[in-house]
Amino acid sequence: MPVSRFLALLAVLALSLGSVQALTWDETLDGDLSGDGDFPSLLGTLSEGSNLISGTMGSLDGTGPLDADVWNFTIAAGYYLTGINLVSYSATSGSPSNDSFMAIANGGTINMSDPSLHLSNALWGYAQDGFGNTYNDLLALLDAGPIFGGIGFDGPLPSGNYTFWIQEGSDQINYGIDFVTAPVPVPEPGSLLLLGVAGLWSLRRRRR
Ligand SMILES: [Ca+2]
Ligand SMILES: [Ca+2]
Ligand SMILES: [Ca+2]
Repeated sequence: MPVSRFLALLAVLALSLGSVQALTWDETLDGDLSGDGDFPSLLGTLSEGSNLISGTMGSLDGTGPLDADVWNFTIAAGYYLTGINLVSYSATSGSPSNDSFMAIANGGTINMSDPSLHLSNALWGYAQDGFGNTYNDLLALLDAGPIFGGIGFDGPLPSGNYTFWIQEGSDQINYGIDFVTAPVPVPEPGSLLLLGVAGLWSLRRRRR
């Protein structure tokens, strides 16, 4: 492909990406996220940058049915997931007495009874990573896991389809979790241009 066409393609790609609205799910507006690992809420493809999921889970003072939240998302080709950041975490009444549970699996479902099938799982909340309640690096906790059996992974999550599950057994927790994606670095157009020039030069030399 000529360099000029490649650059034009990049420009079109940047324009179309720039017009995409950030993906969000707010349970107060969009409804309770699924509690069924076989039928997660389908969030679609994550936007570049921030994708904020917020809601409540668990149970009010240990009574009533437990509210698990399970959602499915896709990381587009050419992107990876660089962060799962806990931006808020508080109990509806009193202080959270326990850590919460989270798990992630490859594909469209997550097994809620066999954690060995998870990509990873971990506990999260106040005490887990020392960042307090302002910035909790959930991706690092999952990367360091799994702690209940599972496959494990290293580094940013590559493009693909994933299902995420959060659960709390003793408190009703208000949470905000930001899923952050970024483009996987590609060679810069400048270096491609240089390669192109070098290629032309060697072609001319061969023709002599
Ligand atoms: Ca919920
Ligand atoms: Ca739910
Ligand atoms: Ca790891």
